[in-house]
Amino acid sequence: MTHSTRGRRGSTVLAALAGIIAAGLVLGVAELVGAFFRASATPVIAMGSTFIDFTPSWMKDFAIETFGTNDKLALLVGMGVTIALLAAVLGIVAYRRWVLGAAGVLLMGAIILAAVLTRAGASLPDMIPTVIGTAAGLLALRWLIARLHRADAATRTESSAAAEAGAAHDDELPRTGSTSSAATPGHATSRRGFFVAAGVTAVVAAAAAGGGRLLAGARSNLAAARDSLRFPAPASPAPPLPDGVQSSVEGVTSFVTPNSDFYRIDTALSVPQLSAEDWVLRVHGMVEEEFELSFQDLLDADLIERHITLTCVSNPVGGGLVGTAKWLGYPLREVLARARPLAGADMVLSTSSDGFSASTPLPVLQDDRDAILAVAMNDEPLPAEHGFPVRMVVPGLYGYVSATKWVVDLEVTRFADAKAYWSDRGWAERGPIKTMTRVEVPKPFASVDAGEVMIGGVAWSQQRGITKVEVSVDDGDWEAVDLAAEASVDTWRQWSHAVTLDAGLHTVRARATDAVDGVQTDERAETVPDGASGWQLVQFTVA
Ligand SMILES: Nc1nc2c(c(=O)[nH]1)N[C@H]1C(S)=C(S)[C@@H](COP(=O)(O)O)O[C@H]1N2
Ligand SMILES: [Mo]
Repeated sequence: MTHSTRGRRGSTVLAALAGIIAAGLVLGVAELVGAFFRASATPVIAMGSTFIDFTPSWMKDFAIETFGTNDKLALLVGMGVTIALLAAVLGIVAYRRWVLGAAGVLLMGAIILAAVLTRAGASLPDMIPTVIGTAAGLLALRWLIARLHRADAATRTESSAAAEAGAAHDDELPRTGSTSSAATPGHATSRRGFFVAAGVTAVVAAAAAGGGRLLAGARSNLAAARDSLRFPAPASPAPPLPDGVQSSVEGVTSFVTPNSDFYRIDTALSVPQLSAEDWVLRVHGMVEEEFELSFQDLLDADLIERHITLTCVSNPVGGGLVGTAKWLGYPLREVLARARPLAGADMVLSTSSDGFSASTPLPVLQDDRDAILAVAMNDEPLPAEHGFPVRMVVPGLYGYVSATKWVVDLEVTRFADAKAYWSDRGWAERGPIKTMTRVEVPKPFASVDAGEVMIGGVAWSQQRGITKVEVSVDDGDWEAVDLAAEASVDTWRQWSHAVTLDAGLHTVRARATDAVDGVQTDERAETVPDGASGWQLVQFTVA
C-alpha cells in the first residue's frame, strides 16, 4: 500500500466520522431545543414512533418474543446503527462533493420533519427542534469537511516539498502521495485541526443531548403532581380477596401483580406525559349527547374498585404478558348511559393521546361487567407507563381491543365504519381472551429434587371463570389439580399438584376448563390474529 492510498483512505474514514459526529449534533441540538416541545417533536421519538406504526404484526411479535419488554431499547439501538451508517455515507459524499452531501443532509432533515408532522396532534411549531438541529449539523459538517480538506492540502504541500516524487492525481481532489515516511507525520500534524474540531463538535452534541434530557425532565413536574393525587373512597370497594387465592407452591406468581412487575405493552416510544388537571375525555359519535369529562368529574363520581386480570393478545402459550391488579375507576356503562348511543352503533373506538386506538364492541361496555375508566392501579395513581391519568380496563378482552392507556377520546361508531390501530395491521377486530393456563413450577428445563415434585401455575378465563385445571405428567392420564380459591371470574386462578417422580427427564402438559366453553382448545394457534392457543408442555429434569 502506498502512502497515497493510505492518506486517501484515512481522509475517507475521517469524512465518515465527520458525518457521524454531525448527525450526533443534529440529534443533540434537536433534543435540547425539543425540551421545550412535546417529545414527538424530537427526531428520535418521531422517527422511532413512525417506524413502530409501520411495523408489521409479525415483526412486532418477533420483537416482543426476542426482546420482551426491551423491544423499545432494541428499536433505539437499531435506529442508532442505521443513522450512524447513513451519516457516515453522507460524510463521505460531502467530502467528495459538498453540494451533494449538503443536499443529502437536507433530505434527511425533510424526512425527519415528515415524521414529526405526521404524529398524532402535531402542529407546525413542532418543526423547530428538527430545523435548528439540522441547521447546526449542516454547519458542523461544513466546518469539519473544510478542516479535512485543509489537512489534505497541507499534507500535499509537505509531501511535495519533502520528496519530488511522481504525483498521483485523481480527477476530483488532487492528492500527492509520497514514498517518503515524512508524509505520515505530515498527516498527523495537519489533521490536528480536524480532530480538535471533531472533538469540540462531539462534546457539544453530547452536552446538548444530555442537557436536553435534564431540561425536559425538570420542566415536567408530572411525577410530583401524580404522587400528590388522592382518591375518594370507592362507592363500591373491591370484594376482599378470599383466603387461599395465593398458591403455597414456591415460585407461583404473586396473585396481585405489583405495579413495578406488571407487563408493559404499547406503541409509545416515549411515555405520554399527560397531566390530570388538563386531561379531558371527549365522548362523541353516534350518540344523542356528546360531552366531555374531566379528571375531577371522575373523582366526583361513584367509583368502583375491582381485581381484574389483564392479558395481551401477543402472549404466547406459557408467556408472561398477563397480570392482575386492583383497579379503581368509573364504569364505562355510566358514560355510555349518559351519551345514549344511536341505533346501529356497535363499537366504541377509544383513542389515546398518542394516536393508538382500540375497537371495543358496544354491548361489552354496556353489559354488567366491570368495564371502567381506571384512575388507580393497586392503590396508586396509574403509573405513567400504564396510562396516567386515565386508561380503560375491560374484563374479558385482550388489551389491544380494550385497554387504551392515556385515553382521551371515545367515539361511538360501527365496526363497518372505523378500524382500530392493530386491526389495521392484521389483527382481528374483536379480541375475547382465550381460556389458558400456564405452568410456572417447575420452570422449563429446570432440575428438581427426586421424590414429591410440586407442579403449580395459574389459569385464566376472564368473564367465564376457571372450573378445572388438569395436568398430564409424562403423557399419562389427565389428573385434576388442586384449585386455589377464586377471587372472581375476572381474575386468574392459581393451582397446584403434587406428583412423585423418579430421576430422569419428565414432561408436564396442562389444560384449563372454563365454566362456559369447557376445556381450552388443543389447537395450536400463533398470537396473530386473535391470540395464541394450545396446551403448554414443560420439560424438566428430576435429579
Ligand atoms: N395508548 C395505548 N394503550 C394501549 C396500548 C398501546 O399501545 N397504546 N397497548 C394495549 C395493549 S396491546 C395491551 S396488552 C395493554 C397493556 O397494558 P399494560 O402495558 O398496562 O400492561 O395496553 C393496551 N393499551
Ligand atoms: Mo396487547
